[in-house]
Amino acid sequence: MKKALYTGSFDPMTNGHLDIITRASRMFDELVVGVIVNPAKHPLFTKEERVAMIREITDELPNVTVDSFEGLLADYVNRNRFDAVVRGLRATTDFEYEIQMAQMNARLFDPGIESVFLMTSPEYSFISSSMIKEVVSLNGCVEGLVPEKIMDEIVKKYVNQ
Ligand code: COD
Repeated sequence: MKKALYTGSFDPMTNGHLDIITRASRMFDELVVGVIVNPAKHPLFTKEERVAMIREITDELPNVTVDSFEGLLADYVNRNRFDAVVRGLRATTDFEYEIQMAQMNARLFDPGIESVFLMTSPEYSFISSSMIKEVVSLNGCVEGLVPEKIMDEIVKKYVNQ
């Protein structure tokens, strides 16, 4: 049984994230989507909102579960005995950040735990959570870029602000 973690801020989840989840769920027996809580950051969505939205989005993927955690990624990964940590790669800018993080994590992970990178699908390569937030905040349309199930919730966030 191989168990992997796909981790990130997911503030909010996009179709780029969902594509990585769907593909990774076919590669591992169990995939946990881990929402990172960084007390120094001020996300648009609370931890509870992000976890609930991701559960709704992934409810048709039977081997995918959702969790959240604070602190050092490697501590969570070692404690829960994951085999791999999945990350997505869009552009060279992602690569520079990801290689640094993977190499640091390689020192911190228990032996045998790997970082695994999936290339973005071309149709999602330009999507980021921050760009989605900017477009929605300026009343732009993000149809096809975020999961249909959470579209209303994203729009409502700005209407209620
Ligand atoms: N297509 C494909 N992949 C995508 C897309 C897309 N359109 N958009 C994003 N992704 C990938 C990202 O490259 C990333 O791999 C993943 O999806 C999650 O993305 P985000 O933006 O939601 O999350 P990040 O990159 O902000 O998460 C960074 C962490 C919070 C995971 C990182 O900072 C961390 O591990 N923090 C914990 C503290 C720690 O352990 N620090 C030491 C690290 S060495």
